[in-house]
Amino acid sequence: MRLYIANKNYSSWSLRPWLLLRTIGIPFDEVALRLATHDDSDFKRTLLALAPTGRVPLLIDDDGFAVWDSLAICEYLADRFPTRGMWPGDRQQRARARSLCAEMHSGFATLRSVFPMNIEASLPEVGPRVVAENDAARRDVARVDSLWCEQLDASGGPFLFGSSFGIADAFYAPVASRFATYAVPISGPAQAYADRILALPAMREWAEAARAEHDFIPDDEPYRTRPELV
Ligand SMILES: N[C@@H](CCC(=O)N[C@@H](CS)C(=O)NCC(=O)O)C(=O)O
Repeated sequence: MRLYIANKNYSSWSLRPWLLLRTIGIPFDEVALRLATHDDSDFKRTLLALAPTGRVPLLIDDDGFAVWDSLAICEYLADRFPTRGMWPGDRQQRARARSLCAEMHSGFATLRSVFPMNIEASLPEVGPRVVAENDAARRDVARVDSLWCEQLDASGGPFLFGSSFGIADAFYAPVASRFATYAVPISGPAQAYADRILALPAMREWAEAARAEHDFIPDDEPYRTRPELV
């Protein structure tokens, strides 16, 4: 399998299936492309030759079959490797995990725009100020905090649905990184969960590679100002 991803510093959608595969221990080849939104870039040319969206993440299976969009990729992986516990075994817990992933996938617009993933940055003054001044940001942060805490209480942790890392954890992993970059104030149990995710070997591997990129994308590039693009 080949997984196409973009800059590790910025590409939160790429991180989700990458972290899932790495943490669960499924081998894959990684193809990293420099993030670009214009059609005559390597990024677009390469991706559009493989799938219609021209976006990452993109998974190409061994037989050449293409799966695009982070959520569809994770679903495909869960189908292809059904014994690896990517979704909870219990039907209702599985539905709850899917709800949380869908909530992340289609929501949290303010959180994504005010706290873009930027692993190499350290901006601890930003989080407390934004949360104090911006009601929508404060609501998004509070929702993530409470959903993490409720799930950890219900499952007993250490991951959202119990003892094994799954798709729901992968979906919220970039949020843990954003909270760290901007020192977003969250509750003790939520912070402990975020720290646990950031300490995963695969998460550290991704962060180390992100910090080694030194490929800083100007703030006025479309994908730095349009949160839906990263
Ligand atoms: N909903 C998609 C979002 C994918 C996405 O926006 N990827 C960004 C990089 S993280 C991208 O390819 N941006 C380039 C573009 O939109 O032209 C997913 O979940 O995979």
